[in-house]
Amino acid sequence: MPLDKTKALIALPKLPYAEDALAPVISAKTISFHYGKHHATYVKTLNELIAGTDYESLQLEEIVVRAAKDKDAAAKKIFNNAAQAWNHDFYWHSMSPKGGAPTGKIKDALEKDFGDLAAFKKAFGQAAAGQFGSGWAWLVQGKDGALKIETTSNADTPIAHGGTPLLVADVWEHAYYLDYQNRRPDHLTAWLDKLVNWSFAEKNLT
Ligand code: MN3
Repeated sequence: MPLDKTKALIALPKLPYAEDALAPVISAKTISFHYGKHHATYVKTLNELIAGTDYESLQLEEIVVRAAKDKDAAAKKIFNNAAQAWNHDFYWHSMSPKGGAPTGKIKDALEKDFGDLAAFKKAFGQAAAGQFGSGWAWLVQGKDGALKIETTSNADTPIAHGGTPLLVADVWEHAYYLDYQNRRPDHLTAWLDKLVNWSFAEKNLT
């Protein structure tokens, strides 16, 4: 049977809130481009790349992990688009219009590994602002259970390396340029103060 090119193999997930829900830190205009153009294009391109390949029967996370191990040029393209599709869905869920202060287990874990929330925000903000070029800043849980901050370049993602991400900030310019232009640190300060979805981070604790 010929492949039905109209059927998307990997779907674009719904945004967990309205496009204007994160304003004024992230405007509806930014979300409309970021979700509606950037994220949607990664998903569309991924579907084109995996059609008719061994990847087409896999879940998104499996595509990321397998393509990361495969070193040929076609797999690299699949990795970039699959990882960007996965990272963006994780990013939308890392934010909430009701962001604020952590409570419960995630608060305890942050205090254990960073001292207090202010120290965490400072360390995360510095790492994210210092990521050279495009990439992502992550709060991850190490195999020893401890929380750590990591940055990745371009599409790279902790799940390709067996990591357990709890939270991510997108530091590609498309994430903040319409609202903050070159002021990535100001965007991150507002992001950390107003938008972090701590209950999502807590849910991701193992
Ligand atoms: Mn992005």
